[in-house]
Amino acid sequence: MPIKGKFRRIATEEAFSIPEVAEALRGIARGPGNSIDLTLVRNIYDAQPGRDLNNFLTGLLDLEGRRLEIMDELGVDMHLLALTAPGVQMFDADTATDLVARANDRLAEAIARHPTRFSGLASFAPQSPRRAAKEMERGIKELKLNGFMVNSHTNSEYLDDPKYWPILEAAEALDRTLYIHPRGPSDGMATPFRDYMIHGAMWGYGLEVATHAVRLIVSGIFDRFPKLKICLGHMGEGLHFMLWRIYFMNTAAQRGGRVPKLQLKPSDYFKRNFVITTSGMESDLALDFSLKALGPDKVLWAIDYPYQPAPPAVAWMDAVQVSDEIKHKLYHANAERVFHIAPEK
Ligand code: VNL
Ligand code: MN
Repeated sequence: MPIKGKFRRIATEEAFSIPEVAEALRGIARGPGNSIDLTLVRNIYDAQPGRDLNNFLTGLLDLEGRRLEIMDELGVDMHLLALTAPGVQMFDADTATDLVARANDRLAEAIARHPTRFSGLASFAPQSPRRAAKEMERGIKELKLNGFMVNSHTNSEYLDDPKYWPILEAAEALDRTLYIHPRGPSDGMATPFRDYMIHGAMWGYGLEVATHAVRLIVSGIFDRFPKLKICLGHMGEGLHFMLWRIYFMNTAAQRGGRVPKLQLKPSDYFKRNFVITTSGMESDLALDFSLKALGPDKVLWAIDYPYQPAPPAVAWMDAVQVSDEIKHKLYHANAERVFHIAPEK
């Protein structure tokens, strides 16, 4: 049992994998190509001695060993788990569809063994949107998972593309939030990210996801799917900081008739359709801005285990200077509401 903190602590962007997916990613790692994602995949899944310096793969594959111990030591009550990026989105459609069902099954089994310690997001294979929608339905109705995870683009395509609308339709109909997690910038935007190690979590991941979210907003997706709920990690990938400028420029483009006419302002969609998590962004200033911009019901605490060390994520949120009422929301109440996690008895 975890030590009891003052607040129930639910961490909302916590990564895992299963051996079959890791093995398939090793196959991808050994194949041709130079996409940004291959940098990460080669380092983690086909690590030469000394390459996976952080031992991420061990942390990803371990659900019930060291992970639970660390949670206990820190008083982290629950991980909201999700199959780690790039998920199954680098595989062919059939392999991806098959593997993702196995990953979702395994996730549901782990939750069944530890119902107070784990909850989870269902993954799906966007390569086959209709089968993805079926798997999403199975994930919620049969496996009782808590929402959905997608790792940004699929084959350099984004979810505003009508071929992916069955996925958005399913998320809306099932009334569960879709977490858009980073992966490497898609091929068309990759080149400038190839120097100075800015391709990954340091910079490239965030721009990839923020771009994805901007596309959803200005394409009119939230007029078509007004109840669609999106979660962004890493303090919203900075997107809400830019909403004024996005509004100003997009409105000018709308007047010129060059882009879809929107019913609402981008900031209104952001406030209505998005929540954000603090994964990997332990910044008081960014949190303060986010609480002011979005309100205290829209920000959820996360660690980003195992990529991000857990002790400072807890120490930071413990020390954050907000009222207890707000800290309850950040640490667990927002997560319970957004991801349909049962409140503590
Ligand atoms: C990293 C960080 C990777 C956070 C992640 O997913 C992540 C990384 C692949 O530092 O490589 O969520
Ligand atoms: Mn993550």
